[in-house]
Amino acid sequence: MAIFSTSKLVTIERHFAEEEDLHPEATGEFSRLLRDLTLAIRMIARDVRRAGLNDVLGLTDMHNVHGEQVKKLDDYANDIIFRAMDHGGHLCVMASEESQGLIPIPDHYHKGKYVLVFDPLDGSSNIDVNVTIGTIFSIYRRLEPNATTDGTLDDVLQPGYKQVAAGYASYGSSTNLVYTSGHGVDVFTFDQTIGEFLLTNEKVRIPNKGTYYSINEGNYHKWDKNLQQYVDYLKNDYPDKPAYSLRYIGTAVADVHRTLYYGGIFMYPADRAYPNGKLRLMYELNPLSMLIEQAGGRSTNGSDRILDLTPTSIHERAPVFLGSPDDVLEAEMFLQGKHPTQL
Ligand code: AHM
Ligand code: MG
Repeated sequence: MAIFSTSKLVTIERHFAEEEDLHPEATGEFSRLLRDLTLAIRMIARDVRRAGLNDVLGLTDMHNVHGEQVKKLDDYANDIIFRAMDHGGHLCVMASEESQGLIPIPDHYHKGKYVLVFDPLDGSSNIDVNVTIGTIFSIYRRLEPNATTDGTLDDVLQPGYKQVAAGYASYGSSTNLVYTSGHGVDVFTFDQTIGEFLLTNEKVRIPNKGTYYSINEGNYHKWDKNLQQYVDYLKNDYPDKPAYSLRYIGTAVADVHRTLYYGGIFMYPADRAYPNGKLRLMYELNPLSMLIEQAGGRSTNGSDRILDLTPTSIHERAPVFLGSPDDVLEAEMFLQGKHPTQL
């Protein structure tokens, strides 16, 4: 598939403005929120590109040549998003994978009607070795739209189907921003020479079935038998199904990004070490699931739709099976012991 599949020359801000035009009642607040968030992503992308040069790789409690305290890149990304988003007047509260509790909007700033939930730098184990990492975000409306007080835990603990928008930035061979507000999935690529994200792939559709599976297979002996049987099935040739190839980067953003384009299945299941899986429902699974569904894919915990799960704590985890609809449905049959090869 050609990645550059649109002929329109559209910046991401223009795209946000066009989407806003679809809502005559819109005040512009949402577009301004997205503009601020895009600024944070551009700054994180810049620092990821320079990571080997400016001492942000894995170091803490040190000072760089300018006398500034050196932070690990994930802490740094967390700070950048906070500083870009705390004062715009659009948000009433934030939550981040890197912060233990809720992140309040400082007292002296206006509290808006949206909630931002984010993983500032996904794929921590890949930061120091120059492998793709990402930023993931979700936006919700606060429960009481006209309130001007601080957002609450209930404002944050909303099921994923209530997301107003979701997206991720993937810092790879180029920087992609993949975004949905419930009208399909659009992909933007950062052009460093003009400092803009340009629309490069409109309304992406995931293939119904793929040929790749993606899972940390080092955990095989910690899985339950049905999952082992599914992965064994994927690896074997059958008359109507050639063996799948394994791809696993260890950055959810990157593994999901490949799955979005090429199809197949990405899994982080429950295992003996992580009885609820490793990935976080609010910071990773809800936004990635919204994107996958908006592209025509499927995302479940093995039986229930991820977007229907109601979180009970902000750092809650859940198992995930997401990707091409036919592949995920087949995985679910195996997990429930109902696939013909198991009978
Ligand atoms: P992080 O948010 O601390 O980076 O952890 C989440 C990452 C995901 O990006 C990735 O899918 C997973 O951890 C990989 O875990 P593992 O090393 O167990 O395979
Ligand atoms: Mg993460």
